[in-house]
Amino acid sequence: MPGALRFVLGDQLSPSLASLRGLDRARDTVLMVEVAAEATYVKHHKQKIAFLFSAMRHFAEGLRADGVRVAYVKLDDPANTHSFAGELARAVARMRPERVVVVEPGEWRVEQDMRGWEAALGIPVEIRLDDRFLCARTAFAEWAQGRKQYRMELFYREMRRKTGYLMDGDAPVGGAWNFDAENRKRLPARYKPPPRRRFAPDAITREVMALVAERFADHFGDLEPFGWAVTRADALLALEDFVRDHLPSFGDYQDAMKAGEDFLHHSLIAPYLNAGLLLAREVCDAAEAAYRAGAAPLNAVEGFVRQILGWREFVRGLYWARMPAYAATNHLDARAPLPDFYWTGDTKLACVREAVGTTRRNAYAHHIQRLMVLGNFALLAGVEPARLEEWFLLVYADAYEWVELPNVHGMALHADGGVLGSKPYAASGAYIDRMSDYCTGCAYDPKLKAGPKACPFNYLYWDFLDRNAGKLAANPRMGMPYRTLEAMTPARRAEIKADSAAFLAGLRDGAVGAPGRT
Ligand code: FAD
Ligand code: DLZ
Ligand code: SF4
Repeated sequence: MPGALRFVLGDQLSPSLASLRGLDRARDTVLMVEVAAEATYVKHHKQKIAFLFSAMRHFAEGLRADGVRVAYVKLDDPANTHSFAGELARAVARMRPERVVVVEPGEWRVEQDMRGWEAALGIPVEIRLDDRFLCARTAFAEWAQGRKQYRMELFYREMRRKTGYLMDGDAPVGGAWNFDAENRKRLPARYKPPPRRRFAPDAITREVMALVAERFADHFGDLEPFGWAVTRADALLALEDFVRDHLPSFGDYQDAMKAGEDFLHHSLIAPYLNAGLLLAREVCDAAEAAYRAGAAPLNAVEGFVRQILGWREFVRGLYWARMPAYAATNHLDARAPLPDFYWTGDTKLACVREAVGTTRRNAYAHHIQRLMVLGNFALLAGVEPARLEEWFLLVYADAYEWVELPNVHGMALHADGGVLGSKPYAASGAYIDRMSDYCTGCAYDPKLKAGPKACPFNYLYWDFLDRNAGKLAANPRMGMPYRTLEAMTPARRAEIKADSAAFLAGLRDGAVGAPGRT
């Protein structure tokens, strides 16, 4: 007798998933599908597709080993219709289940599709809440009601109180909510973080890699070497390594950047969290346990927990509270195309070259590279939000629109006019010089303010403020830089305009920014 068809999407690879609860092994079937629509709606990095397809296949194997019946559609199945709706309809026609059970999706576009499934199939489709997140969409909506601007720090404090993480009764452990004053140190010279464990591809991953090499050869990024974990067991090992080897230094060097060091002390767990191999709760538990055992200091553990309990939950709540209107705003009216070197890495800007390099090699860049190099440059250069958003959504193994969009549209580009952050994260070359060693290997000089050798971030920063004064000058948090701008002589302001116009014009025709072409 047919039971329920339990449809598990590619970023729902958690044994505790709500749609798997109450599963009847005798009657139910789990459906999983590899479809071209998901792999190509943006042309994801090759490693991202390989990671997800391999993780999906391993997850299906795990369910089968547990006695669950799984219908798994591979990408090269000749009957594959290559969309969620098409594959679900085909499975329903074949198996005649009495109902479909699924968990709400991560992305707005998929939810729009999902809402039509019940009518299209003619059987009940039960959409369950995704309770892997610590803040339900409805709980965030309640918190957000009546607020024009959302501030992460206030949300985070409520989450600490609600969940009890790093709390001593009603008070935050250590007497403060945030220890960032102790974080953000520069790396000592010749600093070498411990090496990372890489997970050698097994037979399933190798088969998927061959498929990706053949089918997605024109997608961005290197497929090899591939070292991501593709099972929950290995993702837990990666978490264990991080807590032991890197968490103690996470706070100190959270904002540091170093040439040739792609990972420093970051956790590299976002792909696992976002695909469901790890759960936010167990990651926060592991970090707090390290603090309570005296194995990691509070500044590091609080800083790390804030990223997950605070930022991750916050951007997800904001996404669902504000979509689809959120994606459509362009507060600073930015219209420039995305420079070609975001794809090629072929540029004289050493910091951008490093950040694009790790992105191509690893489908990964750490937060400060994303925000203060790649995001900051696009902000200063006036790149159109949708162009940069497409790039960020396809290049990282951890990118899904619910987390990518608020970070790019709101945090990096201020395209939401301040819903997410109170001011743009705009910075000159001095910030990058302070937090990295990139400038020593650069054709430009971060100390020079004008002329052909000057770091372009320097004049672009002031030009950005000048161009956007109508929208930003009244912001109390921007008072200082605008007072400095106002105090500049007309000749200096004209020089900034001329340098910026020449650089940006060169970017548009490819003459500046690529080595050997100026
Ligand atoms: P760590 O530095 O070790 O941080 C620990 C965890 O905290 C991360 O794994 C992640 O789950 C969470 N976290 C940290 N910062 C954020 C944040 N701002 N928003 C949400 N979660 C956060 N994160 C994604 O997961 N997917 C994206 O597509 C993505 N795009 C980004 C785009 C831009 C422009 C910026 C500025 C940030 C983006 N982030 C994104 C957030 C953050 O940069 C990544 O989560 C982080 O770099 C992933 O590496 P990690 O696992 O080593 O993180
Ligand atoms: C990202 C992705 C890719 C590349 N391919 C698939 C796929 O073939 N099948 C699948 O179920 N999910 C895939 N995903 C993840 C989905 O895009 C993700 O589940 C939706 O964006 C909903 O959040
Ligand atoms: Fe980047 Fe400017 Fe430093 Fe070069 S000098 S690495 S462009 S910040």
